[in-house]
Amino acid sequence: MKYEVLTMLNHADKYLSGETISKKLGVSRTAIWKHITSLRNEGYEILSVTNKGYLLKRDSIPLTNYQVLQNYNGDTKLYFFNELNSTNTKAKEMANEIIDDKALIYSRIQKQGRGRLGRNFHSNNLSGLWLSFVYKPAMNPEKATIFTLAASVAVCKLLKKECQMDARIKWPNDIIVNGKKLCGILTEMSCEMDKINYIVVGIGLNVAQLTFDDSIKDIATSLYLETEQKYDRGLLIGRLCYNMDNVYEQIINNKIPDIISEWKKYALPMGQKIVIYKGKEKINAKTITINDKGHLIVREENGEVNAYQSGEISIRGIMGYS
Ligand code: BT5
Repeated sequence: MKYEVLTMLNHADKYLSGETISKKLGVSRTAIWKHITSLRNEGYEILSVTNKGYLLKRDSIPLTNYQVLQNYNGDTKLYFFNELNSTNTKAKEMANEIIDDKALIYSRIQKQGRGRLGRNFHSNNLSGLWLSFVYKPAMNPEKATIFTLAASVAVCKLLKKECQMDARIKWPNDIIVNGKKLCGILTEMSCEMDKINYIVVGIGLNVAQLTFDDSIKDIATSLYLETEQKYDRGLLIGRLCYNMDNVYEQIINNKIPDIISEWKKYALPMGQKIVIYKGKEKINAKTITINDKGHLIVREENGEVNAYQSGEISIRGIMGYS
């Protein structure tokens, strides 16, 4: 019943009187008041004005499974947690038991978010989207790189549509706005020689942060810092699920070239000077393009042209952030 009250408030664009709600749901106004109090305890900010009724403040909507379901009714199975160490780690633990072809694990807080190559991803707060998609595609593990590229496209489309933001992709896994990192993607896989058991695509998107830890304050940004607007995280997750459904459909229908060409539209310009860190080796190079497997093609300072996979290197120098 509480969520029926919430649904009514969610669909209303002006104050709804207690009487209207109680008539529609067939319960007393006192019962409605109790549900409103309980929703407030969950974090929903609901204004109340005598003789007018109740109004849900949209810019303060907390992240709940209800909020995501209001914005997504596709076939990705959703698993919501209040707090996890890492949604990718949880996704990997759950992956074998998940029978669905597509699942999403997301958490309000992530205490030990992980980046690539053992790096830390700051997400021990309520201010972002911390989530991991799990897929079980019948395809060759060699093609798995496409998942990071596809997720980057899905995020850029989300940012364009919902936040009117021109975000760019820095190969392989960063989403950059105004030279700063807004979002990082971590794809992990369990596979055999010619079979993927499961693939986990982790996405960390900064939404409402006002400040960052000293170690990343010069390189990180959030939707709030860029637009001065607050966003409903449930809505963003719901819409992102649709975008991910679309790219997943493209992947399993062998439309990988379409993803690559979309990726190029959102990518930072090529022809940039970069430094490649490969283990202890440091290579000066210039980016050329990505190939049909999503590997980065570069011309190195000795003139050699080489292709690199995302797992083996780190790059610095694009857009002047390091
Ligand atoms: C990434 O790694 O950017 C991948 C991040 C993936 C995070 C998601 S959250 C949900 C899921 N569960 C997880 O445990 N992980 C995934 P990498 O390219 O290695 O970048 C890491 C670097 O980004 C750090 O060394 C910092 O410099 C910087 N960084 C850390 N936290 C950040 C943040 N919140 N925003 C922007 N930059 C950050």
